[in-house]
Amino acid sequence: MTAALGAATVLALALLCLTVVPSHAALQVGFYRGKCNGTDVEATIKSIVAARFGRDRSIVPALLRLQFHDCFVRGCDASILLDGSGTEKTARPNLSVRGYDLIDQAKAALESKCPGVVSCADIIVVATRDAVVLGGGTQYTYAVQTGRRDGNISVASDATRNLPGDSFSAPQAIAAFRAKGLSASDMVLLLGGHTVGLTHCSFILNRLYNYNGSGKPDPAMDPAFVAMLKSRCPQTSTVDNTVLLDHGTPTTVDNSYYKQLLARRGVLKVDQNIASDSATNATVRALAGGSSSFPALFGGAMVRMGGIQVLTGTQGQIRKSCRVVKK
Ligand code: HEM
Ligand SMILES: *[C@@H]1O[C@H](CO)[C@@H](O)[C@H](O)[C@H]1NC(C)=O
Ligand SMILES: *[C@@H]1O[C@H](CO)[C@@H](O)[C@H](O)[C@H]1NC(C)=O
Ligand SMILES: *[C@@H]1O[C@H](CO)[C@@H](O)[C@H](O)[C@H]1NC(C)=O
Ligand SMILES: *[C@@H]1O[C@H](CO)[C@@H](O)[C@H](O)[C@H]1NC(C)=O
Ligand SMILES: CC(=O)N[C@H]1CO[C@H](CO)[C@@H](O)[C@@H]1O
Repeated sequence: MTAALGAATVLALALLCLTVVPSHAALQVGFYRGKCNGTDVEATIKSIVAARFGRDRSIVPALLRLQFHDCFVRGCDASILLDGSGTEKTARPNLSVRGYDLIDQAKAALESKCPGVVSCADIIVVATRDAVVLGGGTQYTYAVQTGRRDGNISVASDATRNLPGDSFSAPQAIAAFRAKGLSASDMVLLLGGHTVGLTHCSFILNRLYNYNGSGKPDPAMDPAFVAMLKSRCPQTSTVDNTVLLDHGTPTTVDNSYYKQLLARRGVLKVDQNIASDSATNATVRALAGGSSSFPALFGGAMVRMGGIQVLTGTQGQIRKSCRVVKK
């Protein structure tokens, strides 16, 4: 496939999603304009994210994963933020979900200006957008919709049931995203979130040492890459080390992740699977080729993910602290 055709394919796929999956009607861009005593809500969140990014770029993967886990479990309702025994954040797939303190900081700043106005669910989405834009080098931005309200239910077993597995096949991943109203091309775009951040070795030990009970590495992984990952992830280590998810440009939000997949350097099994399956490989190839189209397309997919099962209007509540349901 030529680069031009690749870009055209991606564009066509993106336009298709725009028409097939409309964003949530009750959300709107700029919902908080004029609602916070003269304080610009989005600018307040942005300055907090920028300060954190200045000293810790890992806030980008932290927030990306936080939004994914929030939106896939009971919708984007900040249920992942609730503390307590048996809540979502205590579930096994929560490992490495971080960024709770930044959300708390933004919430406190906004509560001091206009109490009870800005939802925790919106703070997650706005802060994640700001982090993604900073992580991409501020060469583009995307507008997010706001107007979400916070849920008051958070159950660990919902997380276990709704979050896709690290070894999912491409068809399984497509089905998991379709169950949330997202298309196969959105799934491929959103897995591009793995352009930043880390995974623990425990998720890939079988790929490195005993793939599918074979006693050998996964043949889908480049042998030189296997050797490199083995040095970070010893088979018998008592410590669960971490490895980068994108070994091309590990801290930049760009299309390098897809290039790595084509070079058989996908880290999680699900990553490599989308490069080989006939339902997703054309999209992977097009994104790997068109370096300029990924950021904007990713922003669009993040907006659609931000529309999953949202509470709006008089549904739910606006929490006082993002960690506790308001009585
Ligand atoms: C089929 C879907 C997905 C699966 C199976 C999956 C699985 C995983 C796993 C196993 C990790 C490593 C966690 C750890 O070691 O603690 C991870 C990390 C990560 N995931 Fe995903 N993920 C998926 C989709 C997404 C999506 C849609 C996004 C965001 C748009 C995302 C963003 C991230 C980020 C940024 C990290 C790194 C976190 C960090 O460094 O703190 N993932 N994912
Ligand atoms: C605006 O600020 C005043 C004084 O701090 C406060 O009493 C009021 O609730 C605020 N209004 C809104 C909409 O938050
Ligand atoms: C795993 O091994 C089983 C039994 O040897 C085989 O039937 C199956 O196709 C293998 N699966 C993969 C994904 O390699
Ligand atoms: C996708 O995979 C199918 C089946 O393996 C193959 O025939 C096709 O050429 C691949 N397409 C691209 C763009 O890699
Ligand atoms: C949870 O929210 C629902 C409405 O969404 C409300 O009926 C219920 O009373 C709330 N429960 C608590 C404990 O706040
Ligand atoms: C932040 C948080 O609550 N992490 C929890 C994730 O889940 C494990 C159990 O699987 C808990 O031990 C962690 O405290």
